[in-house]
Amino acid sequence: MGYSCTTGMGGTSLVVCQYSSTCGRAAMSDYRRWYVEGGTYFFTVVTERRIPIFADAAARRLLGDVIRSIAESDPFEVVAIVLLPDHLHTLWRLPRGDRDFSTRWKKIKGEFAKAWLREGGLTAEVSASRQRRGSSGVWQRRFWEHVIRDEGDLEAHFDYIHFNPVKHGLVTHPWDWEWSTFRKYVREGHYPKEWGRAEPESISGLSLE
Ligand code: NI
Repeated sequence: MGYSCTTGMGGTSLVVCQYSSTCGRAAMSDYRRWYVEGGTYFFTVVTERRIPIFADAAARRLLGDVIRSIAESDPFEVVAIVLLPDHLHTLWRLPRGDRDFSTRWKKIKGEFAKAWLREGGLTAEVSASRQRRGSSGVWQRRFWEHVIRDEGDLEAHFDYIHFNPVKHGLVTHPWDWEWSTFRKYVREGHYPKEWGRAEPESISGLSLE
């Protein structure tokens, strides 16, 4: 069951929620459906020296293609994602019993970098010694990973992702940021369109880039 909300009360702009206790928040049942114990992960992946590779539409398209292609060969589900100019946050669900996100990320980062360099895309300058250690000037080697503990933790990271463009000052409202799964979840009734003008309570205290 999605979020249910109606607007308008005698011509005022009051928002009336069917479930007043969840007003402005998404339905918990969705998190129960998405959550897999030990198999749901949050990741933050950053570009080398924070160069704004993903300000370029060609880079965004290429990354989408690469993620879809790896998800076909090594199955996983992207539950949520946001792409910012110099980093991304995403939530994945892996098949039961499979915890090997490292190989998947290695392939995604490697294939993206290879194709991006071939296209002559923007990269960070890297020293010869770092090149020898495998840096291509596209991605930071390390990435942040977090195993989602329960449905509440999933909700916090899900909201964190969708609020992120506002947190970084890129837009004033999540709806205005095209490169995330926010609009999809509005269409599916998970979020009201107006969600996220102010930092949601669910993510207070979370600082993950
Ligand atoms: Ni961020």
